[in-house]
Amino acid sequence: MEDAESIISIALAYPAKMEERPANTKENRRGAFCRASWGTDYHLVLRDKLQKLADFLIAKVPEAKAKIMVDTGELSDRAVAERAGIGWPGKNTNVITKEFGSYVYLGEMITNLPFPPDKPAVDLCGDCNLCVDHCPTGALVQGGQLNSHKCCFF
Ligand code: B12
Repeated sequence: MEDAESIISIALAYPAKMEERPANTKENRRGAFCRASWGTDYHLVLRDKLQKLADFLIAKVPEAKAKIMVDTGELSDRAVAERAGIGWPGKNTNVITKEFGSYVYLGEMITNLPFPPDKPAVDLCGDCNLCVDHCPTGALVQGGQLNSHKCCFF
C-alpha cells in the first residue's frame, strides 16, 4: 500500500486448557494436538475480526484503506506485535502477552490512516527460563532461538 500510514496489530487468545480431557486408556487411545490447532482455523477467525474492524473504519472514514494479514502475509507478525506493545519476544520464540502468555494468535492491518503509535511492551521474563528448561524436545536454545531439527514439528 503506497500511502500506508500505520499498522493495527491484534492478538487473540486461544484456549489453553481442555474442559473435559478424554482419558487415555488401553481401549480408547487418544492423541495430542497442539493447542494452536484446536477449533476453527485461526486464520479464518482473525481475518473475520479484522474485516469487521476494517468495515467499521471505512464506515467512519470512507477514504480509509485496509490490507489485512494473518500469518501468511508479507509481514512478520511478531515483529509488528512487538513494536505495537502487544507483548515481548519470549525465550520460547513466541510473543508473550501479560494477560495470556504466548497462547495468542497474531494478525495485523495496514491502513492509510495515521494512528498515534503505541510503545513496545516491557520484557517481563527476566531470569525465568521455564520454557527453555521444559521444552519436551529441548528445541529452545539460548533464550529466543529454536533449533528446528529438534522441534517436534519436524
Ligand atoms: C515460520 C513460522 C513457523 C515455523 C518456525 C518457527 C520459529 N520459531 O522460527 C514453524 C513451522 C516451526 C512454526 C511453529 C509454530 N508457530 Co509459527 N509462524 C511462522 C511464521 C509464518 C513466520 C515466522 C518467521 O520466521 N518470521 C521471520 C523472522 C525473521 O521474524 P520473527 O521470527 O517474527 O522475529 C522477529 C521478532 O520477533 C524479533 N525477534 C525474533 N527473535 C528474537 C529474539 C530476541 C532476543 C529479540 C530481541 C528479538 C527477536 O526479530 C524478528 C524480526 O523483526 C509466523 C507468521 C508470520 N507471518 O510472521 C508464524 C507464527 C510465528 N507462529 C505462530 C505459532 C502460534 C506457532 C506454533 C505455536 C504453532 C503450533 N502448531 O504449535 C508453533 C510454535 C513453535 C515455536 N516455539 O516457535 C504464531 C506466534 C504467535 C505468538 N504468540 O508469537 C505466528 C505469529 C502466527 C500467527 N499469526 O499467530 N512457525
